[in-house]
Amino acid sequence: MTPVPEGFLWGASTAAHQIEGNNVNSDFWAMEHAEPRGARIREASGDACDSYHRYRDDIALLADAGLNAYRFSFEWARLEPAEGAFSRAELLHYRDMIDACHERGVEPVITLHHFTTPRWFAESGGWKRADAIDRFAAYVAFCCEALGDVRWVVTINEPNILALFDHLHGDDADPTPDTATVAMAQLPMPSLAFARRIGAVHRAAVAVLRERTRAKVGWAIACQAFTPTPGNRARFDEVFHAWEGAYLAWSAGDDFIGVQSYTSQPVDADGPVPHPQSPDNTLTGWAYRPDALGINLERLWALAGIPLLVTENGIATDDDVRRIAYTTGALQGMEAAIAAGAQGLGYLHWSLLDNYEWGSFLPTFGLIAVDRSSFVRSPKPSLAWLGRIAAGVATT
Ligand code: IFM
Repeated sequence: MTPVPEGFLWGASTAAHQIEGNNVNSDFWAMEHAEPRGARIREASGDACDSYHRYRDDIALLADAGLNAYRFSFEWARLEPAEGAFSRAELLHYRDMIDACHERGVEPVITLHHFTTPRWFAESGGWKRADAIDRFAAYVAFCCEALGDVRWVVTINEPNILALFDHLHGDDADPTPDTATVAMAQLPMPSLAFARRIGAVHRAAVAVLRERTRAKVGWAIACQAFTPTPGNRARFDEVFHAWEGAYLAWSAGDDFIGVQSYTSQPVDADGPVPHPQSPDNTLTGWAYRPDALGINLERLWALAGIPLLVTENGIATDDDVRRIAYTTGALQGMEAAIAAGAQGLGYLHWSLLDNYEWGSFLPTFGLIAVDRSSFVRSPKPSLAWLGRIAAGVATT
């Protein structure tokens, strides 16, 4: 195995709405309970994993396995449930999560926005509001009061998927009764206008964080490891720009780029090619492509030259042996990219827990299973396996 740099982060990721439960003031909760609800929403998030109350157990399991980093998100809808009404009690809740990490020698990696927004923000125009930048910057400034000793902050999770959210969860979405499949090829390209708008929001958030904290700051981009089919280089360039390039441009000046990688897709004259049906496909319907991570890291390093933090990588499967096989392949790709010169800062697996996959609990990405009635956590063998990789006592 290629030695990883000193201080390399080995951990796992989650997001508030997917694990906390009862995020009742958020736009996604409203969508889950709308009549009729969006076709892609099979079930509501409800209590999720009840991590709002059980975060110390989650952090202990991660630390006991030998991992040294935990990425989790602050929930804007809890911290500012009504416009301008910030909740100090909720800020202290997240501060306690940070303390719980530090007590266990775990580096917290905080995401400030992971897909959901407060209902008041969404219902008054969301990111299209004329003052969206100011509203988000005010929220970020409030968060900074809890971030004094935090070293890693992700401003916005997957802005390029956020660009598609209306379509994904709106009434015009394709029904997917058994999974929360997000098949890129069935979606429109993210609009460049949205990239400009959310890019400006990101830059404003970075400025606030730089002024008020000592954290290293970046955002986390969903990377599709697109590859051109013969004769379709120009189309590939166009697709890559809309999906990733337009967001990479807004990363300039950041301390890192968060890389989120699951699968790879060829691009032909019509755009991204749908994942063909295959018994190998994951529970989200994506092609089984552990090599995607290496492709993404080498590409992003060559294009941006900004240090790379793998903020998400994993597989939706109910077979933990397969999870280990997939992750082994992905880590080999990461090691090869680092050996070729890419500056890798860490690897955070998606996800720590089997959680709410934006409409369904069926696609299980977790290193830890969660009983849906008792909330009892059962670590899978992959958790201890990743811990051994982190400790350097196992290799890929
Ligand atoms: O669950 C999501 C996460 O919220 C963002 N990145 C992709 C994951 C798997 O679909």
